[in-house]
Amino acid sequence: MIYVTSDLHGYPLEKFQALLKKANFSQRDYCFVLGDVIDRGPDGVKLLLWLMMQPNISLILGNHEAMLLSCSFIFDLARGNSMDDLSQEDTALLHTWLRNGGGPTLEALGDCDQDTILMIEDYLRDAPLYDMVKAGGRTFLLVHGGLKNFDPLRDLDDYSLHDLLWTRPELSDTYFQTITTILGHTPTHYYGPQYTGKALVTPTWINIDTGAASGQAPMLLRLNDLQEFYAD
Ligand SMILES: [Mn+2]
Repeated sequence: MIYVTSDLHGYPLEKFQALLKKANFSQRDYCFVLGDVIDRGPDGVKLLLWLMMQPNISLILGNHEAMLLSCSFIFDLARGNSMDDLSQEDTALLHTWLRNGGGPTLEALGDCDQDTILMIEDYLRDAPLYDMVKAGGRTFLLVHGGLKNFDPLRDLDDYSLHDLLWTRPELSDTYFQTITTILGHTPTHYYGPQYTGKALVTPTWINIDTGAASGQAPMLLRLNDLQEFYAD
């Protein structure tokens, strides 16, 4: 079985493991995390370190991981390169990340040794911007935010990182007709209080960001039968 989840945003690792257990997730299954593991909540780095050890869990990049990667001076320091004051550009990138909830992640990285920080960098640099999987006779496109300026004839590789990771689809937006797009990034309560904490299913895309960044819990969606699993 193939499961997806998204936007853990530092959700407590033990609670996430309990959710996997509740969904009967086992070594024979596979899970895709659609980005934004880090930032806002306290457990982002802890989650990343656990996820990267799991042979049957893959990460797709979120805009928060992309913001961390854009602060490349963090990894240069971990490589032992001494550096002078941050450039204006680096300072702006750091401020953008911190303004978006990067503080707890930066603090947790400060407690990691250099090798661990470089392992995190490798893991994030290997994470794709999207993936396609088949399950239960359907094809799914997995992407963090959406498909800005969607055109069915446009090659997926022609979308920019910003198009894929920062997009907030309108409820009326439609994507591929024969591929179901699974995305996160925009907490479902953004579309109305009736969606709070629940998956938002539209004819062509499903949003599974149930708002862990703002006190809700993440969910798991099993792609084979579209069964939804929620934390207790
Ligand atoms: Mn996001």
